[in-house]
Amino acid sequence: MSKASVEDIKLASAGLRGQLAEQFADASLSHIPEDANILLKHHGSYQQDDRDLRAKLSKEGKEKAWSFMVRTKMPGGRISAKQWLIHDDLCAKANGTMRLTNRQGIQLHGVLKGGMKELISNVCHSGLTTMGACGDVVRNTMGPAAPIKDAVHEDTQRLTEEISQRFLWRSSAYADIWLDGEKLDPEWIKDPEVDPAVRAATKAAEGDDPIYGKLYLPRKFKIGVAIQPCNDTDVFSQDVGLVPHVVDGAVIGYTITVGGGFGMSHGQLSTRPFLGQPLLYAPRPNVVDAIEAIVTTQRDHGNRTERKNARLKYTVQTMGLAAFRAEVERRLPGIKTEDPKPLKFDSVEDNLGWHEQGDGKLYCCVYVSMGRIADPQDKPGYRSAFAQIARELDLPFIVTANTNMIIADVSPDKKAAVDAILAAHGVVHADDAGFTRVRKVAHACVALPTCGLSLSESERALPGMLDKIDDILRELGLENEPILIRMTGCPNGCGRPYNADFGFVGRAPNKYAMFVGGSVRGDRLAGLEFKSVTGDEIPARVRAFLEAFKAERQPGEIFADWFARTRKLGDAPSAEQFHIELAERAARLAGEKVDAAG
Ligand code: SRM
Ligand code: SF4
Repeated sequence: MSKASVEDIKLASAGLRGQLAEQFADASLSHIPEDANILLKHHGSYQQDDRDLRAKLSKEGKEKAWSFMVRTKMPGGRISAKQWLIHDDLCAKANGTMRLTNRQGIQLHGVLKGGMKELISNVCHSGLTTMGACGDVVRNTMGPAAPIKDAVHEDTQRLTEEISQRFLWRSSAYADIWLDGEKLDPEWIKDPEVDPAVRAATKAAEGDDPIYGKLYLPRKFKIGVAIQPCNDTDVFSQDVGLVPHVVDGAVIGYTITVGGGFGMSHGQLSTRPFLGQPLLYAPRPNVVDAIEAIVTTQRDHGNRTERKNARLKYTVQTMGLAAFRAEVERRLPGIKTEDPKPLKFDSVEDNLGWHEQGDGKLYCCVYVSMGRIADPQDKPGYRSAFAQIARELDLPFIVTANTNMIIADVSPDKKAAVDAILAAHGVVHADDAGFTRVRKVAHACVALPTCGLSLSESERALPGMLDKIDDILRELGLENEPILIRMTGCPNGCGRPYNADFGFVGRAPNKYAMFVGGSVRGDRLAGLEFKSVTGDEIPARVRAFLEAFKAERQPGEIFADWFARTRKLGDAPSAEQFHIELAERAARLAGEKVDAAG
């Protein structure tokens, strides 16, 4: 499909309606055409096929094993016990698992075409929505996961919800296709649990979208909020990052970063990851308006002819940060912005285990391996454990950006019951399990068998590699060191590998590009160390770095700081660093020095 045609498809879609209603009603076909899939993304779903079966089915002359992935949006990862149980029930009608996503949402995989309408309508009736979970719009807004009951955490969560509401696309198409046109305050919408964003969706009028117009955005758009010093939402990877400025315990405004984003193509110099850059500071009452000015600047100035260069990060690069800021401020008449405040983070990690919320209640952050909620025979039975907690204790959950799960609002008298349910299903707290610190934060994207873009394994491969890396860490006495390892099955970067200490990026089956030198703080990009390593080689490659770190580190120095101090080529990545491996960069550098001397 030519890139421009995505724009044509959106333009001709009558508010993202297309023929989706008819196509999903047609029981004679197991799948929908590709142009319909483009529109479907905006409704929070992708058409996929089972990649494990693809070759076999093709050999047998059969059609692909089609199904759909459905993504639920949850601002700040919040989901009630009732909503969780509805998703648990729905996943039984899909492939029996749920995937916590690293944008704090939930994905169901393997939904058959005939079951889509009922499933999406059930998600909506739970009070959440799939609307805008994918597509060229503002996606799920991320926020600090910890449910601390103070003014700052409450404000950041409120802000994620305000953003979700403001940037929900407006058209009655969603309600017409999935909800039989339910628009005007049906009974369920009066439920206090219903997300205000869903209310807006069902009431939306047909016509030009007030923010997105007829063409929507040139590309996906991602927003995340983080409270210093905890960078759990990886704020510099976002198109727009928001960091509260706190005076006397109250939030008085937010520093806004722009232009983060990780997607790229191997070897294509015109594509690369960027970290967000501080743009401006806006007083609290004007923050959502300031974001809207950024979104509309991207809408009007983003590249609409080449989707590979259409993200905000390229718009900011093309316009230059100062010109971009001037344009944003031009769209904010009467609002006084300031220069951004200094930002400093210490880690992207979650605070696993039990903690106080500050209101007499507790929360427990449970490690979930790669975010996959299932009941495998050999345990841990995450799915039955969380369902039992929801059913019997009625406790809300929060999905973290590291795809772990927080059980929130636990009164002290329920703590033992939570522990007992987790233990009964073989779910151990990370602290009790003796996990290495690397294991607690390592993440892999979904990849095979569902992702149509994956070039290699990721979710299914990383845990086994981590077993070997754990042994090395223990052997070297580094099991409590903060080191971030992330993996993806292709260069799109869903697992956010490019700011990790070690990032492995799929190139081909069992082959990965190895990036080294990001930071557990999420504030530095890595560089390409080796163009291609096999999965089997990965533990030994990591070992070489760990041994050098152990030998050379200064007292108290973490891996990221050792790397920055000792590896000159690892610091301050240039555009080429993402496509040229270290040995060649070093040779070039040496050549430059010789030339300079000569
Ligand atoms: Fe992603 C596309 C999964 C977070 C960058 N991503 C996909 C698709 C939908 C594949 C496709 O287009 O056919 C994947 C579905 C796989 C499956 O079978 O479930 C997919 N992305 C995911 C998730 C589930 C990975 C995870 O480990 O949790 C995350 C869902 C988050 C959510 O709830 O919304 C997910 N994707 C990310 C992130 C990280 C983030 O947002 O914090 C990134 C990098 C940050 C960024 O956007 O720059 C990311 N996904 C991409 C890209 C590359 C975008 C680009 O600018 O080039 C694609 C491909 C595309 O858009 O063309 C992609
Ligand atoms: Fe799929 Fe690539 Fe994203 Fe992994 S990084 S989920 S392989 S698109």
